[in-house]
Amino acid sequence: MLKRISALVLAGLTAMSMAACGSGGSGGGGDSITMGFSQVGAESGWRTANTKSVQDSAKNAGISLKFSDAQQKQENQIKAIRSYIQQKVDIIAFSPVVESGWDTVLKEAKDAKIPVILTDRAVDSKDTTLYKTFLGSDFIEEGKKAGQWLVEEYKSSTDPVNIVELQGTTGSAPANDRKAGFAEVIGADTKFKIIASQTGDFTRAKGKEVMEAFLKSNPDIDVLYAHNDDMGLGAIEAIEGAGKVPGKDIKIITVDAVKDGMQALADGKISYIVECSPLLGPQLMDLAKKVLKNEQVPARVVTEETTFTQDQAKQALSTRQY
Ligand code: GYE
Repeated sequence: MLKRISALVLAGLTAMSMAACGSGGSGGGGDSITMGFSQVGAESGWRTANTKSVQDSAKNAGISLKFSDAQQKQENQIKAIRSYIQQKVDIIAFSPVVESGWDTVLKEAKDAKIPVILTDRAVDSKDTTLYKTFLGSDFIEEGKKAGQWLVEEYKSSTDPVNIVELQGTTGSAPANDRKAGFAEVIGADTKFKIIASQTGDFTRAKGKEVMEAFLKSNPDIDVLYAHNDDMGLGAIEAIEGAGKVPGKDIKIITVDAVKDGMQALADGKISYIVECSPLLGPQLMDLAKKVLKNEQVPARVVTEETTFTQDQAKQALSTRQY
């Protein structure tokens, strides 16, 4: 009898301590987790969709989200991360605006025993123990896909192909890698010439402005490669403003495949889009829960992506989520 009672008490105590553990502040149970998320900004359609994905999936996962928008400034992101450390959040996730300069603040998070997950963009820190995992696209691969389309498109031509490039935010992983992947593929054939390359900061307004300048100083542009749809859409306005026909006089390749980009592709103004998915929220929340339960997570989680031609865009448009 006594044995049975003590066994019951023991079972009861175990259940109580498990429940306490689940509702404690240090993670484990979904509803107890607080995540601090530092977003890059609101520079593009991609970013807006990404923010919505993170916010919606935090809600669905029962994770309480502290969200801040850094307006494309690294100093704001560092401030946000420091404030999350001070507030003792359970986990920090962020999309680093540029690749360099994170070691100090990441070390502060590590010292405070707050795990960090990188989402969307990478950092160049040598010490990979400063973060638990990196979830996002393979931007080099995206650049290569853009280059491969171009090589195929001009395979029967021997004339020089004059390319202008609108780069993303200077120093950001997607700008660095999309440039490198593209250059590697087209570099195999000397007829491809990048005659101008400048940042448009991933925004429509800057894309338009820089394209206007490109058009003024280069009368003979065959192709525009823009590191995202928004800059491509801004450039379309510049091209039309200069009396040229986008998609015909100047072929345009972009990256992202947000709705407005896909519409321009279906309309024949853009020639080809390499997809980059912003819907990282659900995977991010899963990874956060695993990290806080001390489960093993892969060091790198790569998003699956495709590419779109004009015909494929026409078909995909109606079901596009973002
Ligand atoms: O392609 C661009 C956004 O980091 C993948 O940032 C992201 C990029 C995306 O501003 O539109």
